[in-house]
Amino acid sequence: MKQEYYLGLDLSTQSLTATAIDLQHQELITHALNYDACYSRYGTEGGVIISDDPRVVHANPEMWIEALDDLFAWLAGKNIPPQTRAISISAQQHGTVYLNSRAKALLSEMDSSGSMLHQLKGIFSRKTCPVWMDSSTSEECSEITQTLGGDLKVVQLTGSVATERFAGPQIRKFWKESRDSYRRTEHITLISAFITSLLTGYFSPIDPGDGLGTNLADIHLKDWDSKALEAASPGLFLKLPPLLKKDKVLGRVSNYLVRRYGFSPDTHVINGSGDNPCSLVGLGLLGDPTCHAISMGTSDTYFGYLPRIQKENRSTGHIFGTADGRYMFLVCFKNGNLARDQIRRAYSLDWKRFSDILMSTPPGNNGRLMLAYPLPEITPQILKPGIHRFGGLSPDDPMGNVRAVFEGQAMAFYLHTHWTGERPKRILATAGASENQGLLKVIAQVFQIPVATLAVKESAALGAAFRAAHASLNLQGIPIKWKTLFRRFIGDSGSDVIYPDSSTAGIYHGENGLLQVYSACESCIRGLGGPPDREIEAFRRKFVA
Ligand code: XUL
Repeated sequence: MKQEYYLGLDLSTQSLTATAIDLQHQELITHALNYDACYSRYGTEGGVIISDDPRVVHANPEMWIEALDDLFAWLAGKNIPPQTRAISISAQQHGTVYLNSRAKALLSEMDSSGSMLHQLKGIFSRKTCPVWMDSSTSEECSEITQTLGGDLKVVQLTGSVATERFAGPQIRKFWKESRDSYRRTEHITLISAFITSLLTGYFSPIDPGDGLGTNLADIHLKDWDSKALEAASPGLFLKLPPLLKKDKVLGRVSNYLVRRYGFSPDTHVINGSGDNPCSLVGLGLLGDPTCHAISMGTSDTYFGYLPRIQKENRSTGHIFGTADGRYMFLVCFKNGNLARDQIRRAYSLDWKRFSDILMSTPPGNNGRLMLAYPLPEITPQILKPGIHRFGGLSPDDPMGNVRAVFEGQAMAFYLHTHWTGERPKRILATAGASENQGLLKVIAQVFQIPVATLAVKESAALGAAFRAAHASLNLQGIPIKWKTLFRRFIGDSGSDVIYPDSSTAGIYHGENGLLQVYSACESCIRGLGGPPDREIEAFRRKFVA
């Protein structure tokens, strides 16, 4: 029988990955291009350009266009395009792309005899795009918050307090600093919609998975909010694409893709979405609020499905839309792997040794803690980078530092996600670092629930492929259930499960436990409390022999 592929492409911070799934043969093909390695002329480190001010983090969209063409060339080498039925994009969230008045025509006129980049070089009104790691818009966040009537109002309307990396504050900064370029910008879009436009040859709408994470939309109506748009910049409504309410087949691939790579002209293009909403799908969590996910890639994100939203009062975390028209919550910890890797390298350890140390060191680390932020942190919000050690943790103690860096991160996961409703019964860990058993064990200890992983690691690209299959088959009158897709490729549950040792519960959750100590450390760093000496002493009296 002929192969029929559904293709998911994930444009993440560090790489572009393709995952092609064939539903009949349960076949799964994956290929990735790493930006630093393949496109060194763009001068990226970890896929981004960090300026002298560490709060300013951008990427060059030309690099993404080049990578996309190269990935299609690879797929063509495997004869995948002619057998592909539908494509969808997953992309790093929040980054904004700024296009000029020539973009629309140039996109639609692409000629298959030349490269995409060669033909699209002239479409940008801003050379580089601020990406999700950018935290340089605190001033604009305050202005937006003031205009909209305070943090609570902004959260209740847009699902998040005004957030540095989100499109609203970023666009406002661009308008304030570069009025002429702003005027010359005809179209502002998010990365997922921009890359989707490269597939169709026309401007793509923005999906609710990405679009609700902008501070520009009303999360209840799933539409742009006029007050929020005005609070960002004048005339913004005219520059934005429409916002979708759920997944949809947008149309078919461009002539460029048909002629250059051999796609069938009938290949469907489904709206692109953010990497986290795609991962939710790829992990099989769409529709299941009882299992949460921790994705440990460049950043760590903690997310889960939310069938409905409540009126909330919180300052951390976000609400995004989902492929099925419902919601998900997400909390982002920017320094995740950056901090772990910094400690790993400081002691010349490989990841295996790092994991072994986490497996063998005592929960609670004898009251020694670390809160590590090599870059300004999103959760908790800490704008000044720094590595903070507490409880006499010596920099000369590799084992203590390894335990401390991740035990601190795992406690931050726990404490900053209490607003999301009932605690989950299970956690699924995904992305690169989820292979590290030591990390999983510490999460199980801190949360006191089982932590599972899946054999497939590229959950965002896989989720995009699932979304492509689901929307395309439904349109063709062949409805397929999400559950059927998950079962075919990822099984019913996690492959490896790590269970918590209940005897360690009190060390974290008991009176004077480590979670209380961690909170005191965090308050101290944020200038909200004094040194946590009393809490550390109380912990040691109770838990350290
Ligand atoms: C989520 C976030 C990150 C990026 C990374 O809000 O900022 O997870 O999506 O790709």
